[in-house]
Amino acid sequence: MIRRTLAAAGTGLLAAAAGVAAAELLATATRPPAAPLVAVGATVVDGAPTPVKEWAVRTFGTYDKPLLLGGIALALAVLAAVAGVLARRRPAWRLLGPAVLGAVGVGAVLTRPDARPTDALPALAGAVVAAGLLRRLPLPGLPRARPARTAEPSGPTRRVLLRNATLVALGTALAGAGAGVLRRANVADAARSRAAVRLPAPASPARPVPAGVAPGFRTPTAEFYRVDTALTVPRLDVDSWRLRLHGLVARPVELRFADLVDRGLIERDITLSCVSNEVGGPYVGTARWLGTPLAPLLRAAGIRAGADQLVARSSEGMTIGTPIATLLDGRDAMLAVGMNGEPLAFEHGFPVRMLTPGLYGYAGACKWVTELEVTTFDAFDAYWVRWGWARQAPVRTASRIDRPAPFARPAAGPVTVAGVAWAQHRGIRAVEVSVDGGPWRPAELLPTASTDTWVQWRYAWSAPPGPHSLRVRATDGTGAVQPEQRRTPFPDGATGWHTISVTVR
Ligand SMILES: Nc1nc2c(c(=O)[nH]1)N[C@H]1C(S)=C(S)[C@@H](COP(=O)(O)O)O[C@H]1N2
Ligand SMILES: [Mo]
Repeated sequence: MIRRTLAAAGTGLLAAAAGVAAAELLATATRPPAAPLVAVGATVVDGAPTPVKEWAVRTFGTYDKPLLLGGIALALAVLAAVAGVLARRRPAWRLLGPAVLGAVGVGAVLTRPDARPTDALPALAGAVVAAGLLRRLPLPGLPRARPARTAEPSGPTRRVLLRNATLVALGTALAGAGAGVLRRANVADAARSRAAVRLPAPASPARPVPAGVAPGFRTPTAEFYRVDTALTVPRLDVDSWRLRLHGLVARPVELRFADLVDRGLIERDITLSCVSNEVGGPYVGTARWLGTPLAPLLRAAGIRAGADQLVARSSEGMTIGTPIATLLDGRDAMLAVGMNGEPLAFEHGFPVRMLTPGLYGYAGACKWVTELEVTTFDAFDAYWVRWGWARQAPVRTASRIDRPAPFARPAAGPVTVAGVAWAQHRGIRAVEVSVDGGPWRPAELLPTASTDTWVQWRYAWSAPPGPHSLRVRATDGTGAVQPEQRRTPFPDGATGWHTISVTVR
């Protein structure tokens, strides 16, 4: 009895695996965004409440995605096993199980922002494969799909059941491997077309990085933090990429990549930071960006009176709202096409992303952007605003101790305490360090590129033996001192002084 129940659960699992493999193979071969597993994951990501999202970013950083997909696969496996057991009792479940799970897949795929009606096909095909196997093929635990008039009274033998199960498992593995091969081919194609992009020299080059900056002033692209909701990195095709600028404008336009690049590019060192960054956290980096200035583009389109928000939309449906006044106030807001001397990395928004110095990423830095809509804050709430994050989000002044590391054990004597401080577009006027809660002492500021770029600082400490706490605070270009009060990132950025403990030997 128990053995048969287990066998039925296993058969349910097997049929589900076969269905998913078929769906993934079909989607990867025809239209990758129609793959149901990732679409279900994306739906979960979009539907998860803010505290869960915050916790996931905090806990897993960028590694939350494989975990989420694994969780969804596990949930699917459990449901499939249960459906298998139910199907043992009631043959209707041989149809109902695949129908229910298939419907979840179809629903997820069709409600994605970039969905087309035909995207339902892979999930449907998967459900048909699973139901077909359960209903047609004698498999362990549920040997006969329907009262068999001709079958031998004892039913199929163990050998036949096992052979069938093995064949299905083999077919599933093959389909899965095929999908993997196709996926890698798609990725390689995309990499080739990105490598073929040639970016012109900037009409307005970045100032040379001043002499005297320390290593790490610019963050290598491979080490640049990544925060987004995309479960698979969008790999857009630069030739078919279009940017639609519309809404409350006199002259809507549609631009190709070449149109954008032909407008003349600026190159700037700009620090980008994430609103989810905790005090002392890693979600901040500085890169040399190359892009088309946004303000002239908006002015050419003719912004209508009353418009106050620019909503950027990406290929996978992210929406990011930026105050138009900020974009027009003279800062180097741009549609970036290059990062650190190369076309954007896929992870960072290839072929085009927005960048607004002085605003957190979720409020000014849409990656994989395909649409800019001029509208009002009253008329539209962008993605994270719907989850309670602030509508307008200038970065808060922040400072971080990078050396020594927390809980380091430096030798007594001269110790260099060093780190970075940032208050993009206001700039950093001063950084101070306090040892063991004592008086604030000024740190030395290294040169920087502009007020949009972080500042490296260092402080020469004569460290006496024993346990010590080190804390840092910055003063921005307006003279405002970074507040001491500890606040979490939600809803408009963390505040508080970064403090670490060390033990001097
Ligand atoms: N399309 C898209 N753009 C996006 C996001 C996203 O989830 N999707 N996340 C934003 C957030 S919250 C941040 S902090 C920055 C991060 O940019 P990076 O990954 O290149 O560092 O991208 C912004 N742009
Ligand atoms: Mo962010």
